[in-house]
Amino acid sequence: MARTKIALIGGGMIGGTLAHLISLKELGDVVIFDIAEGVPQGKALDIAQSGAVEGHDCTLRGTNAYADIEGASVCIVTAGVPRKPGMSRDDLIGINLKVMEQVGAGIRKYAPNAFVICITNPLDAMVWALQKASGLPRNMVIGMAGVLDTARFQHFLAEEFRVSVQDVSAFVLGGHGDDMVPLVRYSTVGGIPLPDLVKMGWIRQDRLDQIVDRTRKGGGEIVGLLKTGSAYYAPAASALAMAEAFLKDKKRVLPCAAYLNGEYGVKGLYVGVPVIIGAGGTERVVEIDLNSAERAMLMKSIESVKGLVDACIKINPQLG
Ligand code: A3D
Repeated sequence: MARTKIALIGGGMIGGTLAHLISLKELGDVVIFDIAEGVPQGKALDIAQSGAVEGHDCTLRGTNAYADIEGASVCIVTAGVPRKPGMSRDDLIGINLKVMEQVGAGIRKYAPNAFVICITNPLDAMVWALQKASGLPRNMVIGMAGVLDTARFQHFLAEEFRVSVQDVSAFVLGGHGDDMVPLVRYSTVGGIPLPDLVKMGWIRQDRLDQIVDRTRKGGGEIVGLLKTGSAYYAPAASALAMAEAFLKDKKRVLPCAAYLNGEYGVKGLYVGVPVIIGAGGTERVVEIDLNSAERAMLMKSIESVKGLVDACIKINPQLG
């Protein structure tokens, strides 16, 4: 039986972390593609040598040629530039749009049957551009953001309540920006919704509001601390959860940037919503009931995503 091949397009901080995690979990053989000469080769060799200590036999290869991704079941795209302090995700659009066009062409030629997970920012616009540029089916191209945003919310809640993060379930909707929508009503600790925990006196509403705000700005907090780039450990772990759901046909329900075709009243955009991921890629968009305040927040977030997509079309009208 052929071994599973996972292609990482971009071998920077997230790409390298992904390669390491994939080999530790023995999810498949890894090809790291990057335009930087030597970097993907060096990272692949370094991680391959860790196999002797960790006891895994994954094959890792670094390359500067798209032909080497041929036959990949999954492509995880981080190619492009990350944020520096003072930059918004949207400031990256000009550079990263061109990168998505190149990456899309490479995937179309060499891995047209892959499940493609985009991480490059500004996420909701870049995953849209990547799907257009690759021409792959919409259910096979998805964006990672919600799993990370949710993980941040879960972490802050677990810390606040001093409970295991395993017992915290959280829910974040919308685009991957500061106007994302953490859904308090659908977030629980031990199955108890957060508004009930406020009533029970476990947390004050203003403290919960602070945690929601910190979640929204979670990426910026790390950029401010690192100063040279953005988060990479949690983003890599989040994308891998999505890849694993596809490879193992787990039917996981995960918040992801998915193509909407009328769901939530949106057509033709990628927006963060809960989806089911299995062997068919994005198998179903889960449409939940929103109250008027939640719907208003989601609409605001969708407007920002639309603005970014319009900016992409202005740069490259052929994408429209
Ligand atoms: P970084 O360490 O700079 O890695 C990016 C890599 O892309 C570098 O090795 C570059 O050489 C490579 N690259 C640049 N242009 C090309 C190209 N045309 N083809 C192939 N490779 C190329 O960044 P990173 O790994 O920290 O972050 C990668 C991306 O993820 C950035 O756009 C971040 O903003 C984004 N990011 C998104 C999230 C989300 O939650 C959506 C979180 C964190 C980072």
